[in-house]
Amino acid sequence: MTAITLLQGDITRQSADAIVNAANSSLLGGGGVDGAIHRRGGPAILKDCRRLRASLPQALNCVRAGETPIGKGLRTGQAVATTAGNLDARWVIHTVGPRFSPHEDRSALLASCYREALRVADELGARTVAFPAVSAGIYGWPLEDAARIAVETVRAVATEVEEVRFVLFDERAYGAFAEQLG
Ligand code: AR6
Repeated sequence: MTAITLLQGDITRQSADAIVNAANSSLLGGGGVDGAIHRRGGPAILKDCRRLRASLPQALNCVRAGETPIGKGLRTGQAVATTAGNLDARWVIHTVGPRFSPHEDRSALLASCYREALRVADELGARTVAFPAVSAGIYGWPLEDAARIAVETVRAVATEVEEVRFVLFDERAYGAFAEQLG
Protein backbone atom coordinates (compact mmCIF):
# COMPACT_ATOMS: atom_id res chain seq x y z
CA MET A 1 0.00 0.00 0.00
CA THR A 2 1.48 3.31 -1.07
CA ALA A 3 0.78 6.33 1.11
CA ILE A 4 0.33 9.59 -0.75
CA THR A 5 1.35 12.64 1.25
CA LEU A 6 1.32 16.35 0.44
CA LEU A 7 3.65 19.05 1.52
CA GLN A 8 4.13 22.66 0.59
CA GLY A 9 7.76 23.64 0.19
CA ASP A 10 11.00 23.37 -1.73
CA ILE A 11 11.65 19.85 -2.96
CA THR A 12 15.42 20.37 -2.76
CA ARG A 13 15.04 20.59 1.05
CA GLN A 14 13.37 17.21 1.28
CA SER A 15 14.78 14.07 2.73
CA ALA A 16 13.70 11.04 0.68
CA ASP A 17 15.20 8.00 -1.01
CA ALA A 18 14.54 9.59 -4.38
CA ILE A 19 13.69 13.11 -5.48
CA VAL A 20 12.05 13.46 -8.88
CA ASN A 21 13.19 16.21 -11.22
CA ALA A 22 10.97 17.82 -13.87
CA ALA A 23 13.77 17.88 -16.42
CA ASN A 24 13.92 18.48 -20.15
CA SER A 25 15.08 15.99 -22.74
CA SER A 26 18.61 17.39 -22.83
CA LEU A 27 19.16 16.33 -19.19
CA LEU A 28 21.55 19.26 -18.99
CA GLY A 29 19.57 21.36 -16.55
CA GLY A 30 17.24 24.31 -16.93
CA GLY A 31 15.04 26.58 -14.86
CA GLY A 32 12.31 25.85 -12.32
CA VAL A 33 12.71 22.79 -10.15
CA ASP A 34 15.40 21.45 -12.50
CA GLY A 35 17.60 24.49 -11.90
CA ALA A 36 17.00 24.30 -8.15
CA ILE A 37 17.93 20.60 -7.99
CA HIS A 38 21.18 21.11 -9.90
CA ARG A 39 22.05 24.18 -7.84
CA ARG A 40 21.57 22.57 -4.48
CA GLY A 41 22.63 19.08 -5.56
CA GLY A 42 25.90 20.31 -7.02
CA PRO A 43 27.93 19.31 -10.10
CA ALA A 44 27.86 15.56 -9.43
CA ILE A 45 24.30 15.42 -10.78
CA LEU A 46 25.19 17.13 -14.06
CA LYS A 47 28.23 14.91 -14.44
CA ASP A 48 26.03 11.84 -14.05
CA CYS A 49 23.46 13.30 -16.47
CA ARG A 50 26.14 13.80 -19.13
CA ARG A 51 27.32 10.22 -18.70
CA LEU A 52 23.76 8.94 -18.97
CA ARG A 53 22.99 11.06 -21.98
CA ALA A 54 26.01 9.71 -23.80
CA SER A 55 24.70 6.19 -23.27
CA LEU A 56 21.16 6.86 -24.48
CA PRO A 57 20.34 4.88 -27.58
CA GLN A 58 18.08 7.41 -29.19
CA ALA A 59 19.49 10.26 -31.19
CA LEU A 60 16.73 12.77 -30.58
CA ASN A 61 16.98 15.99 -32.41
CA CYS A 62 16.33 17.84 -29.22
CA VAL A 63 16.92 21.52 -29.07
CA ARG A 64 17.06 23.68 -26.01
CA ALA A 65 15.35 26.97 -26.55
CA GLY A 66 17.48 29.20 -28.72
CA GLU A 67 20.43 26.85 -28.68
CA THR A 68 22.04 24.50 -31.11
CA PRO A 69 20.70 20.96 -31.47
CA ILE A 70 22.27 18.70 -28.90
CA GLY A 71 21.65 15.33 -30.48
CA LYS A 72 20.80 12.90 -27.76
CA GLY A 73 18.11 13.17 -25.17
CA LEU A 74 15.55 11.47 -22.98
CA ARG A 75 12.13 11.07 -24.51
CA THR A 76 9.11 12.79 -23.04
CA GLY A 77 7.40 10.52 -20.53
CA GLN A 78 10.52 8.55 -19.70
CA ALA A 79 12.64 8.57 -16.53
CA VAL A 80 16.25 7.89 -15.54
CA ALA A 81 18.13 8.01 -12.24
CA THR A 82 21.36 9.71 -11.22
CA THR A 83 23.15 10.37 -8.00
CA ALA A 84 21.53 12.99 -5.78
CA GLY A 85 24.82 14.79 -5.11
CA ASN A 86 24.49 16.98 -2.04
CA LEU A 87 20.73 16.56 -1.73
CA ASP A 88 19.40 14.59 1.21
CA ALA A 89 18.45 11.66 -1.02
CA ARG A 90 20.10 8.68 -2.62
CA TRP A 91 18.92 9.35 -6.13
CA VAL A 92 17.42 11.97 -8.38
CA ILE A 93 14.99 10.51 -10.87
CA HIS A 94 14.79 12.77 -13.91
CA THR A 95 11.64 12.67 -15.95
CA VAL A 96 10.66 14.76 -18.95
CA GLY A 97 7.12 16.08 -18.85
CA PRO A 98 5.26 17.14 -21.96
CA ARG A 99 4.68 20.79 -22.76
CA PHE A 100 0.98 21.54 -22.48
CA SER A 101 -0.76 21.89 -25.83
CA PRO A 102 -4.27 23.24 -26.33
CA HIS A 103 -4.41 21.39 -29.65
CA GLU A 104 -3.28 17.92 -28.67
CA ASP A 105 -4.05 15.71 -25.66
CA ARG A 106 -0.69 14.84 -24.14
CA SER A 107 -2.11 13.52 -20.85
CA ALA A 108 -0.82 10.00 -21.48
CA LEU A 109 2.72 11.36 -21.62
CA LEU A 110 2.29 13.20 -18.34
CA ALA A 111 0.86 10.07 -16.69
CA SER A 112 3.82 8.15 -18.10
CA CYS A 113 6.24 10.44 -16.20
CA TYR A 114 4.78 9.32 -12.87
CA ARG A 115 4.56 5.66 -13.88
CA GLU A 116 8.10 5.55 -15.27
CA ALA A 117 9.56 7.43 -12.30
CA LEU A 118 7.97 4.88 -9.96
CA ARG A 119 9.20 2.01 -12.13
CA VAL A 120 12.74 3.37 -11.86
CA ALA A 121 12.22 3.87 -8.11
CA ASP A 122 11.24 0.20 -7.80
CA GLU A 123 14.32 -0.85 -9.76
CA LEU A 124 16.47 1.13 -7.34
CA GLY A 125 14.64 -0.08 -4.26
CA ALA A 126 13.56 3.43 -3.26
CA ARG A 127 10.80 3.44 -0.65
CA THR A 128 10.14 7.17 -0.32
CA VAL A 129 9.85 9.30 -3.43
CA ALA A 130 9.24 13.06 -3.60
CA PHE A 131 7.60 14.47 -6.73
CA PRO A 132 7.11 18.04 -7.93
CA ALA A 133 4.11 18.95 -10.09
CA VAL A 134 5.66 17.83 -13.38
CA SER A 135 4.83 20.07 -16.38
CA ALA A 136 2.84 22.51 -14.23
CA GLY A 137 5.44 25.31 -14.40
CA ILE A 138 7.43 26.34 -17.46
CA TYR A 139 5.70 23.63 -19.53
CA GLY A 140 2.38 25.33 -18.91
CA TRP A 141 0.12 22.47 -17.83
CA PRO A 142 -3.01 23.79 -16.06
CA LEU A 143 -2.50 23.07 -12.40
CA GLU A 144 -5.82 21.38 -11.62
CA ASP A 145 -5.42 18.98 -14.52
CA ALA A 146 -1.76 18.32 -13.73
CA ALA A 147 -2.77 17.48 -10.15
CA ARG A 148 -5.56 15.17 -11.31
CA ILE A 149 -3.26 13.23 -13.64
CA ALA A 150 -0.54 13.00 -10.99
CA VAL A 151 -2.83 11.70 -8.25
CA GLU A 152 -4.85 9.35 -10.47
CA THR A 153 -1.73 7.84 -11.97
CA VAL A 154 0.08 7.30 -8.69
CA ARG A 155 -3.06 5.73 -7.20
CA ALA A 156 -3.29 3.29 -10.08
CA VAL A 157 0.35 2.16 -10.13
CA ALA A 158 1.44 -1.07 -8.50
CA THR A 159 4.70 -0.19 -6.76
CA GLU A 160 6.85 -1.14 -3.79
CA VAL A 161 7.26 2.54 -2.97
CA GLU A 162 5.82 3.13 0.49
CA GLU A 163 5.43 6.89 0.35
CA VAL A 164 4.84 9.13 -2.62
CA ARG A 165 5.22 12.69 -1.40
CA PHE A 166 4.03 15.50 -3.61
CA VAL A 167 6.04 18.59 -2.76
CA LEU A 168 4.24 21.67 -4.02
CA PHE A 169 6.00 24.96 -4.25
CA ASP A 170 3.14 27.33 -3.51
CA GLU A 171 -0.24 27.41 -1.88
CA ARG A 172 -2.15 27.22 -5.13
CA ALA A 173 -0.39 24.06 -6.22
CA TYR A 174 -0.82 22.57 -2.77
CA GLY A 175 -4.54 23.37 -2.92
CA ALA A 176 -4.93 21.75 -6.32
CA PHE A 177 -3.34 18.52 -5.12
CA ALA A 178 -5.26 18.55 -1.84
CA GLU A 179 -8.48 18.86 -3.83
CA GLN A 180 -7.60 15.75 -5.82
CA LEU A 181 -6.69 13.73 -2.76
CA GLY A 182 -10.06 14.55 -1.22
N1 AR6 B 1 10.41 22.68 -5.24
C1 AR6 B 1 9.20 22.21 -5.57
N2 AR6 B 1 8.51 22.62 -6.65
C2 AR6 B 1 9.11 23.56 -7.42
C3 AR6 B 1 10.39 24.10 -7.15
C4 AR6 B 1 11.05 23.61 -5.99
N3 AR6 B 1 12.26 24.04 -5.66
N4 AR6 B 1 10.69 25.00 -8.12
C5 AR6 B 1 9.63 25.05 -8.95
N5 AR6 B 1 8.67 24.19 -8.53
P1 AR6 B 1 8.92 23.55 -13.61
P2 AR6 B 1 8.00 21.93 -15.90
C6 AR6 B 1 7.35 23.88 -9.10
O1 AR6 B 1 8.85 24.79 -14.41
O2 AR6 B 1 6.75 22.74 -16.00
C7 AR6 B 1 12.90 23.51 -16.69
O3 AR6 B 1 13.60 24.54 -17.33
C8 AR6 B 1 6.74 24.89 -10.03
O4 AR6 B 1 6.10 25.92 -9.29
O5 AR6 B 1 10.07 23.35 -12.71
O6 AR6 B 1 7.91 20.44 -15.97
C9 AR6 B 1 13.27 22.14 -17.24
O7 AR6 B 1 14.63 22.08 -17.61
C10 AR6 B 1 5.74 24.01 -10.77
O8 AR6 B 1 4.55 23.84 -10.02
O9 AR6 B 1 8.85 22.23 -14.56
C11 AR6 B 1 12.37 22.05 -18.43
O10 AR6 B 1 12.91 22.72 -19.55
C12 AR6 B 1 6.44 22.64 -10.84
O11 AR6 B 1 7.49 22.71 -9.88
C13 AR6 B 1 11.10 22.73 -17.98
O12 AR6 B 1 11.51 23.66 -16.97
C14 AR6 B 1 7.04 22.31 -12.19
O13 AR6 B 1 7.57 23.50 -12.78
C15 AR6 B 1 10.14 21.79 -17.37
O14 AR6 B 1 8.95 22.46 -17.06
